Amino acid sequence: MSDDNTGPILVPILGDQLTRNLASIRGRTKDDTVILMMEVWDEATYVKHHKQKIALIFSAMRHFAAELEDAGWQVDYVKLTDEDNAGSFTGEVARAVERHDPRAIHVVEAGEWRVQQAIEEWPDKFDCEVEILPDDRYMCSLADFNEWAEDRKTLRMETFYREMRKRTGILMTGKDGEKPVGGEWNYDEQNRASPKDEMDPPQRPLFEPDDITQECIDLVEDKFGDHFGSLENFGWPVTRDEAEKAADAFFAERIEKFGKYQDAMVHGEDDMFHSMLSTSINLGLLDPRELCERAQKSYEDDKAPINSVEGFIRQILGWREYIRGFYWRFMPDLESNNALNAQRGLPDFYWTGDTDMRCIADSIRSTRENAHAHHIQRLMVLGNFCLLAGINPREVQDWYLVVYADAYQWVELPNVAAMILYADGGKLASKPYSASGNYINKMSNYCGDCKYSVSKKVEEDACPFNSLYWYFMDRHRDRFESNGRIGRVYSTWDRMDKDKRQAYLDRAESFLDTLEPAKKGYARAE
Ligand code: FAD
Ligand code: DLZ
Ligand code: SF4
Repeated sequence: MSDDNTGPILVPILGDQLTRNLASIRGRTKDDTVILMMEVWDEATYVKHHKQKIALIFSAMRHFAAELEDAGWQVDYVKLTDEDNAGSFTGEVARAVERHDPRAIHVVEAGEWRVQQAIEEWPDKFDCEVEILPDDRYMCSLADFNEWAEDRKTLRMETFYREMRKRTGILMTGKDGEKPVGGEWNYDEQNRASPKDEMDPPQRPLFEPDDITQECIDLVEDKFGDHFGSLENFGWPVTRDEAEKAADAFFAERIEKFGKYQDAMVHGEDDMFHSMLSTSINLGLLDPRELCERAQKSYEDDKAPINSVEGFIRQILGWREYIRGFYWRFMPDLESNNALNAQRGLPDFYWTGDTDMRCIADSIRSTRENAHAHHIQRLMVLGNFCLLAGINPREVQDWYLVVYADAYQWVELPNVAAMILYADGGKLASKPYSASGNYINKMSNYCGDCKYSVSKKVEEDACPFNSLYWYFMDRHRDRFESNGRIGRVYSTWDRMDKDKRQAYLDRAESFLDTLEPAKKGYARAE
């Protein structure tokens, strides 16, 4: 590059950076900028994403490119089927450098480690200045997270969350904004109502595919026909306008009961009172801070109780921000952590849904049909099973990354490796989220019509969670016995007579022996 290069600034925008005031375009002049957007094979196939996820991302990218062009930006958009598609972000940026001879590349850091590693090689690869900008769409910068985390023995979300409340002033009151609104920091205890027949959650808005989305759906059927999942129910918001409508519907119709039924599960009710906004937030179509402010306003306007509003804000200002900081702090090791030495293969029914365990079958049905399952299904049904059965973290990680339309590794991996599998050895959670069938029975209507009996413990038709729970606790006694939050269960275990304990262990083992491992090729190409 010569010093007198008067070429434009090249701004690559990745598929989950679909935000109009992204740091790389904020304040830039339009006639001096070329925005590059790239559909690339590497991203579409590094795992075999759910078909809806690929269609969603391509459609949202194409709509965003059109929106930018309408606003006067020059957008260089590379389609997956373009003849010379280089297949990777780096390959496409190299081709764009040839086309535009830019004087510099400005890119916002990637959400995922894998992609960030590639971007960090660009300064050596390209003969122009490369500026990598922090992603300031989060409310906590990585530097601030690391400062908070430094020198702490434990990194608990609750401590981080309170800090974020104070720092942002969200849901804070008092003369100096030092007190939590409502008097408590956390209303989790009011967020555990069992499901009731009369609760009747309203249907979330589904957005009819327009021509652009339909083209993406057809493309996905054509090129990724062997990937998991169905495209039939595709109704995700693909533009900022649609995402705003989805948010409007949540704040008008569902936030009121969001808190109360946050942990409840009902057979066939896929959305419950959840916001269903994660795909839009993660793509960049919705701003997390604005959502927190809207939730706060619902409380101020008396439209939603404090347990709903605080619960929702905790998920976004607390969990989402914490999970992102945690990911970057512990990558790349987090990917290979396996503190509990779990080695069993993922059962085939995670892909087929073919199991008599009604809670799992329904959660997998929703996953296949909607590329979505709600939090408590991901955590306490599907995740709990993988934890108790000792499924290998790598296989579980791949599964969660493939099957959910909102899955990007920065958010999927900490939730899977650290939250559900305890593979990080307890950096994130103070105890494993292990539970027997009792918990699922209390929080759902699954058990009544299940082939297994939740009240039975060791018989052939006993709920498998019951014996797997003790099998897990017994297997990891050395690690958990001294844990103040869970260690007490060993006195219950010790009070059982020896034969009963052995019957639990035998039943768990005979159940595990029936599991058929997943065939190769579902998650990654062979
Ligand atoms: P709501 O219940 O309405 O919650 C509101 C928002 O809070 C969500 O949209 C999301 O942005 C945020 N949120 C809630 N919980 C979490 C959390 N634990 N971590 C980060 N953000 C959170 N979320 C993803 O966005 N992508 C994933 O790949 C993902 N994988 C998960 C894997 C496991 C094993 C578990 C237990 C959770 C995972 N989550 C993931 C978190 C959560 O389940 C989803 O964000 C939520 O189900 C999305 O539905 P919703 O928008 O209706 O959420
Ligand atoms: C998930 C995904 C897929 C399937 N395809 C693309 C793509 O073709 N182009 C793109 O820019 N982004 C895609 N994404 C999202 C990226 O994986 C995501 O933006 C980065 O991995 C975040 O680091
Ligand atoms: Fe799930 Fe057990 Fe209840 Fe069946 S009985 S739905 S397997 S918790």
